[in-house]
Amino acid sequence: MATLEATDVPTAGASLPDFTCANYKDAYSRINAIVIEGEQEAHDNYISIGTLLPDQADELTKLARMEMKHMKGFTACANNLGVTADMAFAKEFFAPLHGNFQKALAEGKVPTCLLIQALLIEAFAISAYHIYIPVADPFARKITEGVVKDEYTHLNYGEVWLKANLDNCREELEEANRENLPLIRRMLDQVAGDAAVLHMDKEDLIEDFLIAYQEALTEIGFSTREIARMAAAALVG
Ligand code: PL3
Ligand code: FE2
Ligand code: FE2
Repeated sequence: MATLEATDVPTAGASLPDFTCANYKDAYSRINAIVIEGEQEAHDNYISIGTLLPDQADELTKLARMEMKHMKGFTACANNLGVTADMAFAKEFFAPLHGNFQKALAEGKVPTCLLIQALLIEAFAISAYHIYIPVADPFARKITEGVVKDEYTHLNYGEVWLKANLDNCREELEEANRENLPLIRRMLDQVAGDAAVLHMDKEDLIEDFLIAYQEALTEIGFSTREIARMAAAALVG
């Protein structure tokens, strides 16, 4: 008689990786470094945006402080697993986006700076942390759950400012999107192999990123057609 054994029933959700194996630690040394570098750069970026928006400097300093806390949290995650973050790799990983942010900053382009930091980088972080949480070790899971809530606050900050100023910056935002969304796409491609070792799926990352980014653009006031055109930049770039 054919029976369905309990062991044949697939368990819901992704399986947990072996956090102690060399393969996992090797991938973690790069992914963790990317996250630490990303949090550090986010801190610096919010402080920099505050120099362009002096009346917002206090608020932006608060956001920057949260990023510092995130960085410390993820540093603890690596220590907990006995992993040394590969910071040189992470610096290179962020270099193109970092360069574009610095250029916009030097030109005083607030909308571009906010699109890069508060929309693209935060949406990237939100998607990565969402997908990581179910497959993280218990220590890192707790830390990441706390962090992801803050990242929504940061995304929201960008949404509110850009929504209030959309009439004056629509074209600048479309151009900033065209120049920077392909970089995010490339970063996702670069991280996919290591993410897979952590049991994080690339398609899930892309899907989650696009949801967060698209929701932000809708909130800011872009139409469905404009958003479709902006998303297409990732296919072309
Ligand atoms: C802004 O607040 C933070 C910016 C961080 C960028 C995150 C990039 C994420 C890459 C994929 C990492 C998976 C999560 C693993 C956590 C140790
Ligand atoms: Fe953060
Ligand atoms: Fe953030």
